[in-house]
Amino acid sequence: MTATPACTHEEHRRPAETRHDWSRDEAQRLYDRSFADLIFQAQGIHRQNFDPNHVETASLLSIKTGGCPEDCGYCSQSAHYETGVKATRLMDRSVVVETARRARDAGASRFCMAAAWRNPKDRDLDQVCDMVSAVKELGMETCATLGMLTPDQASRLHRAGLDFYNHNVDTSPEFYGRIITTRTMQDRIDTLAHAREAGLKVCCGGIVGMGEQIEDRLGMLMLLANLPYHPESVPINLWNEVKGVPVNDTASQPDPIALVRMIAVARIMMPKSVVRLSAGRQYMSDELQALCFLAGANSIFVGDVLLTTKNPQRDRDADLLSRLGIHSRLDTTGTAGNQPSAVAAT
Ligand code: SAM
Ligand code: DTB
Ligand code: SF4
Repeated sequence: MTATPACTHEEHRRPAETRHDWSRDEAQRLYDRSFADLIFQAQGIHRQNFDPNHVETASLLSIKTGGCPEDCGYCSQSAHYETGVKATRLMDRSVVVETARRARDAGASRFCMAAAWRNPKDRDLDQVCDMVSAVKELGMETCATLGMLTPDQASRLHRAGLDFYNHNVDTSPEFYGRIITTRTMQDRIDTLAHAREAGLKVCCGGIVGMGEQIEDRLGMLMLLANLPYHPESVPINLWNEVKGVPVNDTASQPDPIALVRMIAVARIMMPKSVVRLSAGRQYMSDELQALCFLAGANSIFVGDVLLTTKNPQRDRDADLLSRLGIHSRLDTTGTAGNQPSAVAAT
């Protein structure tokens, strides 16, 4: 790859500020810029903060699947809906560690352990803490997503070696009540604060394609960007279709250009956050993913499955990144290591 010449455009030379006072009008004005101007601005900010030719690779494992008491209307793991996903017990530590090792050897730098809980019970948390410590010893970044946390639970996870806590706001405050009724947006914001206060880095984003308006997508980005600290990671999930859940009645695939615009606005509003193109890449063309990277996305999940739904094959990802001249840990590794998981009926 040839070196990128320094940009002389004024917009690209100003240092990116981290602001926390975004207004709805400003977000909308950004979103409505011409596509070329929006992408140029986002790419400039991206280059001030990140290597534009690098993408982070994370891997996911469902350590406790299904039977969840929450009613998130998009989710295959909620006990409220018939989705065909079987509930399991918490996985053994040895299986988790072996799966993490294989994911690392196949090119993942971060390992995220996900459990279908409203919140962890203290005895379950002890076991998760053991898993976190063992995965950390493999030299991977650790992430967990276990539902709501108390301040004490967040501190215990931090002491065990957890780097990131994933807890999504999922959508705008206005649309939220149409999707989830068993926990409030404030519950989620409280858990994010507990994670932050315990010293954990925060991974927080949401879903597009559930039938929300563009204003809701921007409302979600505003909520994230106006938190006291921006989440270090912002996962943007495209709704992965699951049979039997209420979101089927409202879902509509977003216009690809609208998705790229949203990624660009996320990059501009949260200049130092890693923006992850998360669930739903299986529906995206190579060209759409390339545009998302150009707009500022710089992380993906790798591995054939996410939690209960599919993800692109490792070789397809490696090929795409190579054709784009983007380097990642996939460059240096073999093909071993996709984790076993229950894949939901679609
Ligand atoms: N149970 C925990 C919780 O909700 O906090 C952690 C796991 S949960 C599966 C993590 C996130 O995955 C959700 O907040 C949602 O944003 C995303 N997600 C779940 N099902 C999805 C789907 N079918 N398509 C896209 N994203 C999904
Ligand atoms: C996030 O924002 N996306 C991941 C992770 N955090 C835990 C989960 C995606 C789940 C997709 C649906 C499934 O596979 O069940
Ligand atoms: Fe449970 Fe998490 Fe699924 Fe909601 S998103 S139903 S909390 S597993």
